[in-house]
Amino acid sequence: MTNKVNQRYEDAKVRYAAIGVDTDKALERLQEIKISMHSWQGDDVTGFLNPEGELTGGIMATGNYLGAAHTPVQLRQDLEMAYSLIPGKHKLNLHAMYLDTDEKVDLNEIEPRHFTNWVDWAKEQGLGLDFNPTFFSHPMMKDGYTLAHPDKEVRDFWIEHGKRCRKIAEYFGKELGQVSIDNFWVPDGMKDNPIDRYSPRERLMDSLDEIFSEKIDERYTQDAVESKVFGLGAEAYTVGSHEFYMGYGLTRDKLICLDAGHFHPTEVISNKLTSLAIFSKGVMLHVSRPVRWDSDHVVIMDDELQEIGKELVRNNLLEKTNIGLDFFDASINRIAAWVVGTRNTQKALLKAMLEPIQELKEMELEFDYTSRMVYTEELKDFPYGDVWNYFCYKNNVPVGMDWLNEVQQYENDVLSKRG
Ligand code: RNT
Ligand code: ZN
Repeated sequence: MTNKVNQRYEDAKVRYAAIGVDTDKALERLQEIKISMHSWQGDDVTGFLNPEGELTGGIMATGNYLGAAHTPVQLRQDLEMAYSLIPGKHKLNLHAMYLDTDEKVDLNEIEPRHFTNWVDWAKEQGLGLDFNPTFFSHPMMKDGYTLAHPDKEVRDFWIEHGKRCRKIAEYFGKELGQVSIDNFWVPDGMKDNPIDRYSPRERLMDSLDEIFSEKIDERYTQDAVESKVFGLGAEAYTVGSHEFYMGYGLTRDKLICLDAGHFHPTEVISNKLTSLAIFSKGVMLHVSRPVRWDSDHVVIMDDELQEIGKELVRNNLLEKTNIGLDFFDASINRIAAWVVGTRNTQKALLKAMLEPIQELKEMELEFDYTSRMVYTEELKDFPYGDVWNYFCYKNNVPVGMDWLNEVQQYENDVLSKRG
């Protein structure tokens, strides 16, 4: 087995070398890339703020596969299992509602000390931590609004939450020695056609400005803002639209978060990356898979995922990009979901790194679109899977579909025993 993986890699290396691609170099680059795996695939976005936690608006997870995590300890155990099947060292993306404490605290009261267990664990596991304020599934989300609510008392609750989240992200960054991206997604919107689209946007802008009024060292945390075209119960109008956050992010020097599911069904985020790269300081990605709507299906190796990989690699955008995942499928084994989505995201980057990019760019500059087409089509049949398998093998994680056995074993031993 081992020998075969090596042998196949050597063969692949020769084939790629013939078109000017250095596979060793590609693997070195891939080794450096951290994917921010999201905590919320492990428990269907419920969190630990209230024990009966359920989604009460804004987003929805469907399915009831056995074994969802109900406690921070269970979630960390599941995460460890998933990370053990993914090559490389990565990050975990936490939401505020994943606090780990016996104290009864609300979202406007949380502090770094409610997350110390996560930090200790991240240190032990060699992981970075990203963060997200939780602006949903909470009684203070009133009339479909949080930061854009007409009532100041409601806005103030959420502003306080946002401020506290930045302090927690700062604490993560300091403790772990790597930046913690703090991503703001705000579901505010209306089910039916609004009369006034302007005022809620003004209020959202003012609330965000207040949250961001304290300057925090960007070595520790950077803020990102995430747009959306529509949401459940907000079909007609979302306050934080793409144009809103393009304007906001560019004028406030924030990272702009692009979620692959937050646009019209034929609109793709891959085609937005270079425009943003020219004007913005950086991007956060929520790699996801919309099936007809923002359904947050597990990321598979589809055209758009490969296109995202190519755009990032061909245009040298990896440095400016924070790659996070955002899906939550409750109808399959949740650990398998994490592993498939994360490994696919890495694989898409690898595939892109195995292109003779310089040569392809030259063909294009010389208007030799014939060669461009022949090369890109023939490349599809190159043995990138052999390069990927070698990468897994070198990183001591299962090669090919061997990891499925481990997930099934874990399902039998651990997940099936959970209530
Ligand atoms: C919702 C956004 C947001 C959430 C997470 C849980 O449409 O995509 O990113 O999925 O914050
Ligand atoms: Zn998202």
